[in-house]
Amino acid sequence: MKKSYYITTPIYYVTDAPHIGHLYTTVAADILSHYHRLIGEDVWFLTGTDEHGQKCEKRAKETGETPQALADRVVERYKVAWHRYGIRYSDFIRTTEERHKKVVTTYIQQLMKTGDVYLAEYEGLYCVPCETYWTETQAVEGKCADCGRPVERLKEESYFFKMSAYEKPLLEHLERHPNFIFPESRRNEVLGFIRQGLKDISISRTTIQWGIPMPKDPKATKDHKVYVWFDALTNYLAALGPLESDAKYGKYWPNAIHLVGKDILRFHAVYWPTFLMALGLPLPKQIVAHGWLTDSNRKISKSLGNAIDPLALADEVGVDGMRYFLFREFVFGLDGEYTKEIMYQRINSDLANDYGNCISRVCSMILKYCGDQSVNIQELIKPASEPKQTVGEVIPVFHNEMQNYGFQRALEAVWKIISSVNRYIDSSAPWTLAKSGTPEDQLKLKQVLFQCHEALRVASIFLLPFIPTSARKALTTLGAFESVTGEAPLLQNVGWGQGPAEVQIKKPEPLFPRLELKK
Ligand code: ME8
Repeated sequence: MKKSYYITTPIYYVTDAPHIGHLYTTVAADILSHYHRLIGEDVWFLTGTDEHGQKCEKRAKETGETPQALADRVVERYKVAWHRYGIRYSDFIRTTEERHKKVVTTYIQQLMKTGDVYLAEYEGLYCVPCETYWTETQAVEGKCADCGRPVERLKEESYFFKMSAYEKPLLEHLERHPNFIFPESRRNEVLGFIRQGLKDISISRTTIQWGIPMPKDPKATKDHKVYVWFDALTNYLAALGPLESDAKYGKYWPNAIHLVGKDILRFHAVYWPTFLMALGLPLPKQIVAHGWLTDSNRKISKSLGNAIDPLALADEVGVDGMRYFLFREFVFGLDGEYTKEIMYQRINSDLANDYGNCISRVCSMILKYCGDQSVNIQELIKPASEPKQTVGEVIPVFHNEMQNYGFQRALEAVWKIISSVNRYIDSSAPWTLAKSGTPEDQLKLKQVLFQCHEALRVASIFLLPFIPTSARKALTTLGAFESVTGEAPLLQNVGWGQGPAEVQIKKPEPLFPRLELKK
C-alpha cells in the first residue's frame, strides 16, 4: 500500500488579497506535495480561507460589503493566484462552508458535555487585530505581546477551554515526539511557553456577529460565537470528513503535517493539540514553522502596508523564477530579507545562465554532432566521469534535505550537478573532439555529451517540484519526458542509467529569458 502524506497550509484571512508571504507557505506546501507524489506517496494537500471573526467583520464594514460578500470576492483572488502559480492542491476549504461549520459545532458540543468547555466571566486585555487575550503580565506596557498594538480592557461572559488540564499531557507528547515541532529552535520556544504554565483560554466571543454560534445553553445570558482560532484550526480535520468516518480521515489524518509561519506557531503547537486531546483525537504528526519574508527587516504584511502582489511578480519574473527564488535564496525556518536586486540576480545567474544555458548547450551539441546517429545511451554513460560521480553524491543529499525541509540545500545540491556538467564540457571540449576523425575521439565525443545529458536528466527531475513547468520543458528538450509523465513514482527513475536507452532531442528554446531590472 502507498504511504500517505497529508500537507496543509494555514487558511488565510479573506481581509485582503494574497501577498508574497502567503505565496511562500503555499508554494512550500506545493513543493513538498509534489516531491512526495514523485516518491510514490499518496498525497492530500489542503489549503483554504479563514472567513469568520472580528478581522473579517471589521474589514467588511470598511469595504461596505457583507462579510460573506467580502469572503466570496477575496477567496477568488486566492484561487486565481494559486492557479497562476500551478499550485496543485487536492482540496480548498472555506470556513463558511457547511461541512466545516458542522464539525466545529459538533466538537464544541462534545467539549461542553465533557466539561472541557465551561461558562464563566472573563476580564482581560484584548488585542483586536490578533483576536487574542493577554493577562496584565503578558501584555508589554499595555501593548499586544505579538504585534505591539494597543490592547483594550474587556470584561465579558465567556466560554472557556480547560487548557490547563492538558499542560502535562502536551509536555509528555513533546518529549515522546521530538520532531513534533520543527525546527528545533521553535520547539524550544514552544516548550518554554508551555513550561510557564497553560491557563484556560476564552473560547467564545460576544463582541462579534460574524462567527459560528455556540450551541444553545440556558445558562448563557448573551449571544456567543465560537472563537475564531477554534473555528479556524478545526478546518484541518473538517476537510477530511471526520464525522462521516470518511476514508480520507483514516488515511490522511495520522500523517498530517501543518506548515505555518512562525507568527501562528503557538496556535498550532499549543492550542490545537490541546483541543484535540480534549476531543480524544490523535494529534497531527508534525508542525513545521518557517520564518518571515521581510522588507527592511519588517515582516511583509498587508497591515504594515508593504505587501507584494504574487500576480505582479509572476508577470515580472515568471512563475518558476519566483518559485525558485523563494526556496533557493531563503533558509526555510529563518527570516529572509526580500529585495528585487537579489531576486533578479538569483534568477539570472542560476536559472538563465547556469541551468537554462546548460540544457541549451548540451542539446545543441548533441543535435549538431550526433543528431543523425542512433546511439545507445546506457552504453555511453557507463564509464566514470565527473558528472556521474556528482550525481551519485547528490542523490542521497537531495532526498535527505527534502525530507527535512532543507529546500535551499537541496537546490544547492542540484546545482552541483549543473556545475559539474558545465565544467566537464569545458575540460573535455566536445568541439575539438568533433573535429578529430578518429573512432576513439568520435566515441569519446558521444560519451561526453550523453554523460552531460544523463546528469541534466537527473537534475531536471529533481527540479520538477520547484520549477514544474520549466523542468518539464527541459525534460522534453532532453527527450526524456516520457519517463516522467503522470503521477507514477518517478523518483525511482532517478539514478544514473535509469533513463531511456534512446532519446529524441528537441531543438532547445530559451528556458529563462534574462531579466532586466528597471531602475
Ligand atoms: O494567520 N513571510 O491568516 P493570515 C512569510 N487565518 N509568511 C508569511 C508572511 C511573511 N511576511 N506573511 C504571511 C492567519 N505569511 C490565520 C491562520 S490557520 C488555522 C489560521 C504566511 O492570512 C504565513 O504562513 O494572516 C502565516 O502563518 C500566514 O501567511 C498567515 O496568514
